Amino acid sequence: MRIDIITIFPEYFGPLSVSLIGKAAARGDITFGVHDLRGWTHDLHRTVDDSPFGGGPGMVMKPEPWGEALDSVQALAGGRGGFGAGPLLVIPTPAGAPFSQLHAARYAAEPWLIFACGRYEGIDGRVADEARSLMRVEEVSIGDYVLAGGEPAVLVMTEAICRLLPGVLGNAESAANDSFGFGDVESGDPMAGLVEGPSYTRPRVWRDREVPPVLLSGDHAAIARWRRDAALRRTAQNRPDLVARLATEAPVPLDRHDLQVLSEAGFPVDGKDMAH
Ligand code: JB8
Repeated sequence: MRIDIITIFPEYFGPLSVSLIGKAAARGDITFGVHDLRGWTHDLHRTVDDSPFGGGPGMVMKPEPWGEALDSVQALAGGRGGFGAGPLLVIPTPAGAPFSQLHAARYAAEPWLIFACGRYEGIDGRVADEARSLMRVEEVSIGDYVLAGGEPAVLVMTEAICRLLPGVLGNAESAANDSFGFGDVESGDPMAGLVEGPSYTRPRVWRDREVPPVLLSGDHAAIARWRRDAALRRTAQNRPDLVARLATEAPVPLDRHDLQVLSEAGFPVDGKDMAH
């Protein structure tokens, strides 16, 4: 996979040479191109921003450097030739669609991604419009808060994407196992739609706290049941939005036992509505 990143802060992407992603890049399984937007300016001060038409606070990124940057980066990798459908351009913005595990999986299947990191109040709106006439473009947000620029969002998305690439994560099971949200409704995975419960390792007793004995029982059915209960409890505690969706969308319907667990976790359960 090839990932190009256009930014005014190339040094922000030092972390891409660390850890699992760094090793995958060193092996050549991922190729990163980090490009300084100011390389496509032509004035002495290498200006990338200007005041907004229509007034208002802050500055907007000028379209010309972005247009040249996207043209060059698209050409850098040999245009459409070597990469099938051409690149997918991903633009982080607080106004984007919520980035989820589904996006990560879809992006991980792309041969070539370009990320455009805005700063200030964002990039002149014509840049995305123009890019859409040349390539596929998606605007995404990593969460309902406002960053000072797209760079940290691109680091976050890159990690979520790259850990799904074959051979990048040490343990292929870990990536297959993280059935987060409702991504894999067809799988019948009993954990789909739930967040994961807690995990434990040695020592069996630590500061007088025991690991739940069922996990040492060797009874795989009992362990699976306990893990589903723990996941239900944590989902009820931290993600009431996901529990609400379980009632109608869960790949494995909630049974009476599930409803009992949710009820004991303090989640308001209406028997008629929850069991479908
Ligand atoms: C300027 O919060 B964010 C985000 C904020 C931004 C830009 C991009 C993304 C560009 N501010 O997702």
